[in-house]
Amino acid sequence: MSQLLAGKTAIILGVANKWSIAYAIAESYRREGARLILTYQGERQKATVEELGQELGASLVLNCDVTKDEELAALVEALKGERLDAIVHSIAFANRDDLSRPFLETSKDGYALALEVSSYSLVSVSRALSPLMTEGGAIMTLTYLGSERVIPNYNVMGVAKAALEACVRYLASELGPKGIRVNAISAGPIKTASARGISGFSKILDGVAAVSPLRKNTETAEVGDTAAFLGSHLGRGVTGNVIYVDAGFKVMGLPTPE
Ligand code: NAD
Ligand code: IMJ
Repeated sequence: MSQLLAGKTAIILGVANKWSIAYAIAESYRREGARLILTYQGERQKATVEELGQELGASLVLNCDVTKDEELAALVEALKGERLDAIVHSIAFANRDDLSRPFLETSKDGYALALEVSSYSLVSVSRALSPLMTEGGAIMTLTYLGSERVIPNYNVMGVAKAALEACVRYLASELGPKGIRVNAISAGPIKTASARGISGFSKILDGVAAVSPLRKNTETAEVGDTAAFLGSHLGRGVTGNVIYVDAGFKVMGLPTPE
């Protein structure tokens, strides 16, 4: 069968381990014939992500903490001469305390940190890397329903995701004339490292599986395949949007277990 992403090169930011959504996206991209470039967040992750990159047949595995301008500049330098066709941004962070205390208690520093890592980084990464998309391309990021509805404890991350989705629309408007599409994938809850330790997460998973139209939880592979669609010729008419890969959970007005 023909591959959706043959001849394309994708850079994927946000693989931490094999449970990462970004890892499943890399697997889908690889299956569809893309050349892969992965980045990791600092020395602590280097060995793990290099090993995962090897399993995935990645061409390059590079360092980039998105909060460090010099590391983003070094990434651009390391990619000199490359053409990029897809950029996958799968990065978020907030202080753990801000995901359990009342939202009212969010400090100025905690707010700024969450927005810097989880929203602004899409802008800085797009500015740095979109010039390498010389034949057009697709930029995509990961978001969550907590951007538009109140989800207990999501707190400042909900604000960051609301900003992220607004960034998607403004970036789509500015980069569209260059043939670059920008979208977000809103995934249902998935037990990754970013979900571990969130109190009541297993209950949330069970609740979603009980009431969502597809009566299941979201699998990372489903997110990976939607990302592949967006990165491919098949996604050419879609930009500035949020695509829900959530077993349909969002459409339910009165989620009722049977
Ligand atoms: P994950 O912990 O595997 O991935 C988060 C990634 O962000 C890690 O690779 C981490 O290294 C990276 N990161 C954090 N700060 C960074 C920095 N300063 N520089 C570079 N990288 C940095 O968890 P995940 O669930 O795969 O999360 C990926 C994305 O998916 C996030 O944006 C998250 O908000 C979103 N998302 C997750 C879920 C879920 O339930 N797991 C649902 C919807 C959306
Ligand atoms: C996170 C917190 C509270 C509720 C949550 C989540 N629900 C879901 C998540 C219901 C699905 C996971 N999610 C969508 C995220 O975006 C997580 C982001 C995140 C997680 C952590 C945990 C560890 C830490 N900082 C974090 N920063 C961001 O120290």
